[in-house]
Amino acid sequence: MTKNKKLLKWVDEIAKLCKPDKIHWCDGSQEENDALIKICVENGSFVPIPKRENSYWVVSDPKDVARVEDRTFICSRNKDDAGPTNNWMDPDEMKKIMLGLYDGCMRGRTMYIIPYSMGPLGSRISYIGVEITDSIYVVVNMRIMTRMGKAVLDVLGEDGDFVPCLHSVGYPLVDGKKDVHWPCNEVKYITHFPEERAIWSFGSGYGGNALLGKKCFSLRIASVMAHDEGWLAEHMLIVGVTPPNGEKKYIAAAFPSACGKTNLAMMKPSLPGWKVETVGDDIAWMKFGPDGRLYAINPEYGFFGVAPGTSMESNENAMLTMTKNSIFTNVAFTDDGDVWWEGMTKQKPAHLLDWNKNDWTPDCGRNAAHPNARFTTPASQCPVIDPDWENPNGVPISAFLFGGRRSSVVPLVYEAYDWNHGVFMGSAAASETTAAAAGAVGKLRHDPFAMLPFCGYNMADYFAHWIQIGRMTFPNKLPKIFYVNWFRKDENGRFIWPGYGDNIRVIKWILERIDEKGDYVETPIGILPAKGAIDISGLRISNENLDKILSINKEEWFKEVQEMREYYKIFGNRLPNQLVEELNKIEERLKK
Ligand code: SAT
Ligand code: MN
Repeated sequence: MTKNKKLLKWVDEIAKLCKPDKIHWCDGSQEENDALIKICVENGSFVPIPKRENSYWVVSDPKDVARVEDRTFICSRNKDDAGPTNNWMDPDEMKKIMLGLYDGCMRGRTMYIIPYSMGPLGSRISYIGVEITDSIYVVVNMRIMTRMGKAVLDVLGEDGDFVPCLHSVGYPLVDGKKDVHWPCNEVKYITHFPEERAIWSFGSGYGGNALLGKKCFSLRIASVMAHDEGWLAEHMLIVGVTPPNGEKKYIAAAFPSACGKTNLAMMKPSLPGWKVETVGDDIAWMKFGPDGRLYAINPEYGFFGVAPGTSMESNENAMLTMTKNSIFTNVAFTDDGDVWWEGMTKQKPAHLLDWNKNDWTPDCGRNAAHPNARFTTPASQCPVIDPDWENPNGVPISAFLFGGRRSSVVPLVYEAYDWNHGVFMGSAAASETTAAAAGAVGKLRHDPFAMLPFCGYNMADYFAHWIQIGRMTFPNKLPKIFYVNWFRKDENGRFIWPGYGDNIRVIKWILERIDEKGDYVETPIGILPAKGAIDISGLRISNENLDKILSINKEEWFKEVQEMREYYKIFGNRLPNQLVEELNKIEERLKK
């Protein structure tokens, strides 16, 4: 399969450690995929979905349903290099524990070797990883989510470098133990060795815990590479927006998991004559081009989106993407052979098999799908995929958006006065928690740049890296920075802003601002749209409500500033001074 020395040596080492029955090098072919799926259908872990061609229903162990942030570690040599927002353990100590867990962990199973490229093969922005896993579910998901197989080994050649990613579900078939439909282990470790650029994951088969090209490589390890090499690896969607005048611009936006990145990435604009096209829905890798602008690629090849809430109304393009060649995890199954989840249709089906394969009826008091149920689907099937989504040179980015779920305080949209103010805004991002991570839902937590669970090094150094990026080119070549919040609620707990396709109205103002047009007012926290600057033609929203989400309350913002000062304390003296200066400036402006 390969003559790559590093790869052959590593595979040999891991085989000796994990002791699988067999080793399978994935070539990525259709035949291979069919054969693997056949095994899973025969053992009952995959159920074909009659209504969707080549698509399968999978349910996980009820205890393995989301990323486990408290079991996720950054094992840098120095604790300070992981920083106050990451779990840390000494790499030698961690390896000792995990080598013990990995010893013989693949007994009775096949070890799969998955060579994959994050980004178009051979692009100067792309990198190669190799995942070793004992999970067929991981192999077939990685085939959708990455460019995977023989072509990657060809690019790797004899001496090419890659990020080694070791994964085991931690369920060896020994002493007559039978396999289960979703093998996993009570003990879970999702571990990163940033200096070595290596990933070790044990015990979980779900999403970002197991599909190691996604959060582990493309964000945690890549953020370290980006810091060292002068580029950006970000938790951002990428879209191309074309106004009626045809002047297309690309925007990248960072929101925490399950805050609508996939919906914004595939939006059907409610304003006539506008077009939105998708480059990516979760991750952006950006390097400077020869013209001094930042160019972005989507390192992924598919979408791993949250199913509940996705419907023909909320995200028609996502629904049309997943009509075939898709995997559905932890959704419900209908009597007529399709999948279903909360919010997919207004009328609930009269009977379903729920995500635990139990009978479900609308009055049973349980969710039919898990709130973090997911679809895995090829990006190429998206009806609005951008013509340049696989351009190896990437697409030029004109604006960055930061945001999160804030039911109060934060206005619909505001613009940074300059780059460092924008970096401050990214650092100040906070959001009410969702089901994408194990733990409480709806609690406000700081989530700087939507990178809290995904930054592979000290977050204060990450802030400094962003400030540094601003010095690497001419100011007028840098993307403009905005903060958005679609999630303001009224006193009755109802969303004020309609969101979804109507978010184009906010993007319209953002595009105008990129061209130094668009009416605005300067406020202490940043530049807000002037009265009438947001196009609300055809929208039903009261003036009172519109005023509420397009203004700031000084008292609330004084508190916000105090809270931010308190939060910054966790970073100690590694916090870049520029950010404290921005905070001071806001406070001064609020006092005026
Ligand atoms: O499970 S994933 O990490 O891939 C999804 C998410 O949390 O965004
Ligand atoms: Mn994400």
